[in-house]
Amino acid sequence: MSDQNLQDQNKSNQNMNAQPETASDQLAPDGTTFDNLVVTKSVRIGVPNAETSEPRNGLYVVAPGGFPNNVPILAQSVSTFFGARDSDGIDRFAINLDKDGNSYPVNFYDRYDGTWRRSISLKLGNVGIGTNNPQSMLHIGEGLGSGYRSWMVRGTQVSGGTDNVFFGLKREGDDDRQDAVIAWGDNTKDVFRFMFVGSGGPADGQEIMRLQANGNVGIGTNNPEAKLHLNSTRGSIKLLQTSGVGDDFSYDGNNGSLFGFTHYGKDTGETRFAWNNGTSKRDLLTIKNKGNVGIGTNNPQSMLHIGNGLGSGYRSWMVRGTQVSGETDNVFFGLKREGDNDRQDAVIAWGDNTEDAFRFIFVGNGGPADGQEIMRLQANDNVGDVRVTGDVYARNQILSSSRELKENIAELSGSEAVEALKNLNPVKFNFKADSDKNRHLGFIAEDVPELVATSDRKTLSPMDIVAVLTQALKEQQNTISALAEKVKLLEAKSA
Ligand SMILES: [Ca+2]
Ligand SMILES: [Ca+2]
Repeated sequence: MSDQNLQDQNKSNQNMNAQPETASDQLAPDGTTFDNLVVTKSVRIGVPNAETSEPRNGLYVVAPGGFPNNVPILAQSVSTFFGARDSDGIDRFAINLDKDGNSYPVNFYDRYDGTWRRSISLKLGNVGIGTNNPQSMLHIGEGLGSGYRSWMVRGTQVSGGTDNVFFGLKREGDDDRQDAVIAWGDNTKDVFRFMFVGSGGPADGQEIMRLQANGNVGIGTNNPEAKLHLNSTRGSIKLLQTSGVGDDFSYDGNNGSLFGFTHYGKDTGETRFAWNNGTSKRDLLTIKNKGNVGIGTNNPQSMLHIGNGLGSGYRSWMVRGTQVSGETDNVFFGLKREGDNDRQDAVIAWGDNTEDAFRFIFVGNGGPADGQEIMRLQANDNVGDVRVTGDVYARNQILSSSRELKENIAELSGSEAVEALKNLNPVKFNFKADSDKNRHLGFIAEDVPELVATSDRKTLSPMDIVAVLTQALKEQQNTISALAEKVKLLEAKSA
C-alpha cells in the first residue's frame, strides 16, 4: 500500500468528524440513497439477541458470521479497509489489503510520527514482521539470502539482506520425525554466536561461544582452529559424574578402539586410563587419589608400581619407591624407613623364594657381550652368594672366617697337605673371554685334588690352596728341622 492510498482513503472518511448536513435521527426509508449519512446516536444493524437488545457502541453490528453474506462487517478494497485516528483526528492505524503481485496479504500499519510503517503482515498462514512476504510461520525482517530453504516453514525466521537465521522444525520423512533445528548463513563467513548482554561491566557484550561454517566451535576464542577449541585462563573443562561408573572421557582413534579415563570416588578412589575395543578393556595407567601410580596394575602399592601380581615378597614398607611385579615375584627400589625421618635406607629388594636371583645383565648392541650377565646376587638358605663373571677390583679382600660360621672343624694333617700339594699342578693360561689374552697363573678346577676341589668342579677357593701350602710348608719345615738336627749330630761325630 502506498502512502497516497492511505491519504485518499482518509479523505473519504473525513465526514466522520464533519457537521451534519441533513436531519439527524432520520431513518432512511427503504431504497433511499444518501450521499452522506451522519448519525449522532448509536446505530444497531441486524437482529440482536435478548442480552444485547440495545446498542452500546456507535456502530453495533450483529450477524451470524461467515462468508459470503453473514459477515458482520465486510470491506472490499485494494488498499486500506480499516483505519483509526487519534483524538486530534490524525491518522494512526490502518489495516490494508495491498496487492502483492498476484495476492493480497493483510498488512497492519502504524503512523506514530507521521510516516506510515508496515509492521505485521499475514500471508499463507504465516506472520511477517517487517516483511509482507513471510516464508515461515513467523518471519521477522526483510531480505532472504540463499541460505533460505523451502523446509523453513514451521518455525521462526529472522532475515536481513542476504542472511537469515531459522529456529524451528525440519521435517525428515514423516510426522514423527521433525527435527528441532537452528539454521543460519548463506556463505562461510556467517557465524552463529552466543553473546552475553549484561548491564554494563566487562562481560557486557562478551561473546561466550561461536559456531563456524567449517564445523569448528569456539569458546573463549573468535578463531576456533579445531572442532572444539577452548580458550581460557583456567578451568576449561570440568566433567561431573553424578552417579555410577563409566567412561568419563574417551577418545576414539577411529580404529575400532577407544582410549578413555574413568574417575572413581573420593579419598580412596582413583583415576584409570584404559584402552577398550568394545569386547575387552585394558587398564593402562591408574592414579590413586592417595598418590600411588600403577602401570599395568590398577592396585598400585608403591608410589610407582609397574605390572600386575604381587608375590609374598611384597612388604608393607615398600611404599616410597618404584616396584615392578609379575605374578608372584617383584622387585622394589626405594626407601625403607627405619624408625624416624632421618633414617630411611635406600634399598633394593626382590624375590619371594630362594630361586629368585638379582642379576646385572649388559645389553649391548650385538657382539659377544650383548646379553652377558655381569653379576648376580643369589639367595640361599643362609646368607647369599655373589657371582661375578668378570674381574673384581677392590682395595682389600677380607674373607669371613669366624668360628661362629663354621662346624666340623678338624686339623688338616701334614700328609694330607703334602699329598694334595703333590697333585696341585700350576699352569699358565688366559681367559677365553679376555680379548687382550692377559696371562694368568693358577690351577684347573677340574684337575685339582679332591681336597681343594669345589662341588661344581668349576671354581676354586684360594684359602683352600693357602691352607694346603701352609700345612705342607709346616710339614716341610719339620722335615728340614729334623734333617738339620741329623746334620748337626753327624758333624759332631765326625769332628
Ligand atoms: Ca552471509
Ligand atoms: Ca619367585
